[in-house]
Amino acid sequence: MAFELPPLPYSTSALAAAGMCQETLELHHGKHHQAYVTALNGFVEKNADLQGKSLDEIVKLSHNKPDMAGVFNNAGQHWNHILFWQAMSPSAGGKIPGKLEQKLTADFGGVAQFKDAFKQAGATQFGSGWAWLVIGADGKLKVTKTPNGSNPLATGEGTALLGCDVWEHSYYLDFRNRRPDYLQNWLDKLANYEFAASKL
Ligand code: MN3
Repeated sequence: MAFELPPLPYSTSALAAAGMCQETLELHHGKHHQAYVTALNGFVEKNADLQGKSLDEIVKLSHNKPDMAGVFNNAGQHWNHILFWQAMSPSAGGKIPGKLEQKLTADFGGVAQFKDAFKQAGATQFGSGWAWLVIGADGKLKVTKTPNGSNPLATGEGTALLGCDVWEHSYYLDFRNRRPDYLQNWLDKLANYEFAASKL
């Protein structure tokens, strides 16, 4: 069974009013994410050890293996983008459900402190990568960042509640070089906190 590009959970124009234009979504989902899926399927086709494995299994087994860097990059990016599309919503509007807000306050000191930490993580990820809100094995929320195609599943840092793509292809049409502005807008207008809360 080949891996497939999942459809977006909204139209390509649905996030435009919240700061992610149709062209960004068409290219990011239809070209970038599709390319990771196509490349991953190419690796699986040539490697019997990968056949029949789930995406999670492939991400974990290829992590930190120099001879499997291509597999990891593409499997990781497939996993990351599946989460990323779900982690945004046209109707999100920055509303944070009560149980998540209480948890953010308990673990970061407040919603503003959480957003600052997330923005800082994304802005300081040198080059391409991701910022994450995860819940660790200790039950505490934390913010992390990973380079390139890596993610909290691979690093074992916890369960990802939100993931924000800070590769330039994610924001350059809408925010040019202003990655911190993209992150602030993402947290205030695009992030799907209902989805995050559902994973608590
Ligand atoms: Mn991307």
